Amino acid sequence: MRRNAFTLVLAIGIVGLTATLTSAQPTGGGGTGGGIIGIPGMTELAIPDMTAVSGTVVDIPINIVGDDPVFDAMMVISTDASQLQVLDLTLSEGLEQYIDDGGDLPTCDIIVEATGDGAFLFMFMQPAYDPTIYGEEYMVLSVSINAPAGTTAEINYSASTGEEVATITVSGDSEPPFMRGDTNNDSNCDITDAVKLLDILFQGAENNCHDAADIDDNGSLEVTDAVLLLAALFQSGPGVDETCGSDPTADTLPDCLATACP
Ligand SMILES: [Ca+2]
Ligand SMILES: [Ca+2]
Ligand SMILES: [Ca+2]
Repeated sequence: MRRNAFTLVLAIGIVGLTATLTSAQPTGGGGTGGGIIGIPGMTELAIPDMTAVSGTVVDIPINIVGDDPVFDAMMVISTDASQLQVLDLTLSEGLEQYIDDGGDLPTCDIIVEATGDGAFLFMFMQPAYDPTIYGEEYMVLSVSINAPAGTTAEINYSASTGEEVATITVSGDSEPPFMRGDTNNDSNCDITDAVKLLDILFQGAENNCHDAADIDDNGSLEVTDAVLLLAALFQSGPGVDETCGSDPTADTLPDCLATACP
């Protein structure tokens, strides 16, 4: 029940900042649901379902839903740390860029519970964060996949829509299936993947699946891959077909740790 207390403290903290607070019972499913908060009007955030390898540390995106400019965002996250341990919660590359461009976070709370089974973010932005400029990936949740292969782990979270659950399918030694071109792990290929690939190449951005970024499947990540991805997106070039599968060619790239493929 300590997690509920954690959530309650966080809830109390934002009551003064938010006019409307609705309550709901925690969802079922193993008793890991601890969130209680849904705030209508707040920006909707979502954590995608993913496949990840047991025993690894992976970065899971927290995405903005929709293309509307974002003034505020909040999420309460709870997990069973024995299955999926929360290690860190950080700004995305896009949010870092927003700040570099002069964006301000006059209110910004990011808390990671020391016991690894919860995290919280609550932010106001000035001016609004435009996901059409900075991308839908808003925050990055770094987690350790402790659950054994063949099981699933859950991330329970509360966003503006209320209680939600992201399911992490845990695989064993073999790499999870991946979508070549989906460098930001959101189940489709678009311009944000090309931006992400450039961030991987030149900014050292986190990369859960090198094979997804190796557009020409030649076993190395190069500018050529970004060029080919852009060509595939805008000139119907080869290399991107938005299907999930395994790597048809052996290479020395690091194994995929997590993908959005089932
Ligand atoms: Ca994508
Ligand atoms: Ca390549
Ligand atoms: Ca390959």
